[in-house]
Amino acid sequence: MKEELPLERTLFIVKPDAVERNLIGKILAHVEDRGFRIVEARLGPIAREEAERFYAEHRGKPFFLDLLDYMTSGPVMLTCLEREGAVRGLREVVGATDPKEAAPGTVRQLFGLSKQMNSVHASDSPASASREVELFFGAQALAR
Ligand code: FUP
Repeated sequence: MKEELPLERTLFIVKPDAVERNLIGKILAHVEDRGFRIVEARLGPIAREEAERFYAEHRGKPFFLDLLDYMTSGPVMLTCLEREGAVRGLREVVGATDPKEAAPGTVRQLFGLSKQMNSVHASDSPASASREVELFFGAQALAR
């Protein structure tokens, strides 16, 4: 019998490269088709300060400043997605950071342009998911 996974929420972002190429609909349809429910959404730019807090774990890395420039270069589609086993499940649907290494049929393999312009973000752990959902949507978005 298939094991029941807990209902979870996770942060999913359609990044500037994909918004720019009119891929919001296709990408959200891709995740909805895989059982994810959009429970929060916000389309628009993110402030540099928000991007800095969001990517705080990468501060000091060689790609950090370029990453901030890129994430604030245009609007993004921020969403909170809900599903059983959402955090790990969404990482599988999204694929590896570098689209060249992402498995066939994953969002990054299908739509990503480069390691930086990889079209989407998905929280990497339940702790990250809570932190990231709260950062963009507030603590009430974590409640079920
Ligand atoms: P991921 O969890 O797959 O989004 O990847 P990371 O947390 O390792 O990296 C966060 C973002 O930094 C990536 F989505 C893209 C960017 N990045 C680079 O631009 N260059 C790198 O060498 C590594 C990551």
